[in-house]
This record gives sequence, C-alpha cells and structure tokens, in this order.
Amino acid sequence: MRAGRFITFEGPEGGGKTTQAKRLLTRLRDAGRDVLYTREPGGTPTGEAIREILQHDKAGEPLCDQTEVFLFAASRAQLVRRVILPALERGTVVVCDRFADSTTAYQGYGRGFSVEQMLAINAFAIDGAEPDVTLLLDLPIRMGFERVEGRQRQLFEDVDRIEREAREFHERVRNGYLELATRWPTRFRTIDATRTPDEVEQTVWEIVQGVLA
Ligand code: Z5A
Repeated sequence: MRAGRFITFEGPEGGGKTTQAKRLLTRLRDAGRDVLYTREPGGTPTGEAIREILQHDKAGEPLCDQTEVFLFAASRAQLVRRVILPALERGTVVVCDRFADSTTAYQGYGRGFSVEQMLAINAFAIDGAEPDVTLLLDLPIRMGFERVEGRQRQLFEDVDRIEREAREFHERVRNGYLELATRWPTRFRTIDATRTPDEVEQTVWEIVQGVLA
C-alpha cells in the first residue's frame, strides 16, 4: 500500500534540480509533512559507491556504455527497495533528485541506446515505483552549463564524466526529456527553469500542492 507521494526532479545540467528539491523540502516540512530527500545515482551505501564509479571512473578503467546503463539501474533498484518504497508505505513524501527518466534521457536519447530498451530496464529496476509527478526543469544547454561552471568554481568541484560529453549529447538529452514529457503528459510537468529561483520555486509549489491535495 502506498500512502505517501513520490516526486522526482529531472532535466538537463544546471536546471536547478538540487536547489529546488531542497526548497521544496523546506516548504513541505513547514506544511507539516513527513519528507525524505534522496538522489540518483546514490541514496544508499551501494548507490553512493556506484556513483563514485560512474562519475569519477573510480574503478580505474573506462566504463563501457552498456555497463553505465546497468550501474545506473543497479543504484536505482537498491534505492527503490531500501529507501523509496518503505518511505512511501510509511506515508512520507519522497523527493528524488533524478530518477528513471534520467536513464531514458541520457543513455537512451543521449548515448543512442533504444529508448524502449531503457524503459524495459527501468521497469525491472523500479518494479512499479512510478513517480506521482515529475518536475522537468527545462532550460537551454548553454545556460545550464554556465550555472554549473559557476557552482564548480565556487565549491571547487570536479567536472564529472558525463558533464564532459559534447554539447550535442546534452542537446539530445534535453530534447529527449521534452519528448518524454509529451509521451506522459499527466505525470510530467515542464517548468521554465530560466527564471529566478524564487519564481521556479513558486511554480513547483503550486504543482506539488495540486498533487498532494
Ligand atoms: N545520469 C545519467 O546519465 N543517467 C541516470 O540514470 C542518472 C543520472 C540517474 C548526475 O550528476 C549525472 O548522472 C548527470 C546525469 C547522469 N550528469 N550530467 N551531466 P549529479 O547528480 O552530480 O548532478 P546533476 O543531477 O546533473 O545536477 P546538476 O545538473 O549539476 O545541477 P542541478 O541540480 O540541476 O542544479 P543546482 O545544483 O541546483 O544549481 C546549479 C547552479 O545554478 C548553482 O550554483 C545554483 O545556485 C544555480 N542556480 C540554481 N537555480 C538557478 C536559477 N533559477 N537561476 C540562476 N542560478 C540558479
């Protein structure tokens, strides 16, 4: 039985997913909701170890594209069963920073694997744990990269493996997300992420209030 609600943030680089997920968490807590923030890849000890391999080649060898698909799916399978489903059963509102749609967008549309195959792998990994709503923070690739570069300078972060992909890869990812939003118009809400953080937060909150009502 699923008493909670499952909200995911998706989109290309620098759309403000983490910023907005954290702001939403504060709003939900202030409204008296039991909430949980998690992220992909990661969110469990196994998932965080996989994240290190995926983002920084921690295994010490270049990853094959097929291996990448299964590592994202493995991290997700663990997160769903250990964290997301138990929380939803307790009645918690789960906010997840990226989820299965990231695999369809990045490995399907971005890398060029069959989208239907990515959907089948996702279905196996999540076993019915579909989000109630997916907030797609959409913005031009150049703007997203400028924002991420600003954050990396500020926090002395490394550029990760997927961020180093060519601009065309990220354009395919963005267009892929927009196609997914057309394919599932009830679950997806596309949000103009070029606006200020406060404006985006307000739109997110209006959508989420509708979902929780
Ligand atoms: N990936 C995949 O390929 N397949 C999968 O199945 C999954 C993931 C699950 C995860 O990277 C990578 O894995 C990601 C996709 C891939 N790679 N790429 N490329 P991550 O978890 O490290 O990071 P991310 O999810 O890609 O997040 P991000 O794009 O780097 O950032 P963001 O969360 O969207 O944005 P942010 O950190 O909230 O904001 C970025 C900066 O902009 C920051 O300085 C903010 O203060 C600023 N900001 C935020 N909002 C605004 C607005 N509205 N205006 C101006 N400035 C803003």
